[in-house]
Amino acid sequence: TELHEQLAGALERGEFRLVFQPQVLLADGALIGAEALLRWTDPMGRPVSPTVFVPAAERSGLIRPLGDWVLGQALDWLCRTPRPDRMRVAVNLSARQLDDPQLAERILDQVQRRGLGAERLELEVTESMLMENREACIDSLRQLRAAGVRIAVDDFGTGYSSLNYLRFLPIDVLKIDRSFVKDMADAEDARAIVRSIIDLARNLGLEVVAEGIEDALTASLLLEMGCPLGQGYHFGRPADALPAALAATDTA
Ligand code: G
Ligand code: G
Ligand code: MN
Ligand code: NA
Repeated sequence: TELHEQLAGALERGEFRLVFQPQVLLADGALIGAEALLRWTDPMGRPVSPTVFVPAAERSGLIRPLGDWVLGQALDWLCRTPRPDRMRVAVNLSARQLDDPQLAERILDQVQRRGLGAERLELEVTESMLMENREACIDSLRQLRAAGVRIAVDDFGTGYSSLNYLRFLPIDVLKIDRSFVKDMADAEDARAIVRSIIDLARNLGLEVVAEGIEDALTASLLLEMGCPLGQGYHFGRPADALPAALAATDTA
């Protein structure tokens, strides 16, 4: 059977689940939140990557109910953490979700229904989504940001966009792509790019988060360069529950 046929009933059959990857303060490792990442196990029991099934879900239209489900699950997870008023959750959006003129309304409704502050939610979009969608999506993002939701540019540095868009788009956070972070400890050119992104964020008044941190050396280099926040296997892999040591902290 085709992928989109298998996907059709997957939500009803309970084949999706979310895993959560910790985001920490690099200075002391304190937990500040997590990124929610979607997982699908197909009817044969095989895990399928979101890079494969998300585009299929976009083509079939499943992305709308699936995106709503992901958001609801992520917010429910946040409510179950010891301090939902101090933690935040980051959720990835796909391009097709941004086409929906009711997106902002539906997202804010889910946040408010749970009594959460909008600033507890961060939405991740990619540079290419921001460039390709322009007018259609920016309105939704503007509404969401005006209500207090944080907007992050995922995989920053890997797109083909001009930097000019950073001045005009409603964004709060740059997430440094892990391809640069991975090579930082060994490669001066990767370090130079990371340093430039951190400076760019600071000069534009944006927050910056490094992803793909796999060792302590990389974490300390980032901290020295002025990047306060990070995410990566060094702190925790995406998992059903946060690492106990992290979940116990109460500082963010
Ligand atoms: O977790 P993993 O490395 O397998 O994720 C691969 C890609 O899938 C990443 O680019 C990630 O942003 C994307 N992804 C993960 N979860 C979601 C989701 O809930 N919605 C969307 N649109 N993309 C997701
Ligand atoms: O594109 P996005 O940033 O949403 O992708 C997140 C993906 O990155 C997840 O699938 C997650 O499994 C993966 N990831 C998270 N931390 C690390 C890391 O430290 N190293 C590597 N190689 N992948 C990571
Ligand atoms: Mn992401
Ligand atoms: Na990324």
